[in-house]
Amino acid sequence: MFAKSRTTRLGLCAAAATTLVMTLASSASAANVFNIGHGAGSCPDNHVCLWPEGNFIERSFANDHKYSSVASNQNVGDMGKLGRDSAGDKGMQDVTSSVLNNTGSAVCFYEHNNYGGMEFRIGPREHWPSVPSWINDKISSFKRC
Ligand SMILES: [Ca+2]
Repeated sequence: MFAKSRTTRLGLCAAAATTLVMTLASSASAANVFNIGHGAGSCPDNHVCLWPEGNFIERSFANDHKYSSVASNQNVGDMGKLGRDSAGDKGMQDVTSSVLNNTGSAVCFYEHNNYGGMEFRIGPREHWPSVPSWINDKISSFKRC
């Protein structure tokens, strides 16, 4: 009797753990999208998108240490470490020139990692084909604010 009830409880625990792992995996895979393409229309819904050139244009970096564009549906505290490849950390630090907020929240962009330094705030659904010159090529982190 005791053994049977214990097995049932373990089975329920395993099922709950499987559900949790699947939930985490699907939210993680949707969090960041890289090299989304040119143009405002390439920004997925509910994401914040950043491009290294004005007018929502991608750029290919010669050393391939940076992404050509980035879309994210989460806060990003260090744009220099969005991913890794064989060459090391890969991100899109200090190059952003155009941004698009495809979310219903305001978004703040920052000069430094972890939301420090100068702050540039844009409203829900705003498109900025060129960010102000004082933050151009300086964005290192961003969050909903
Ligand atoms: Ca730039």
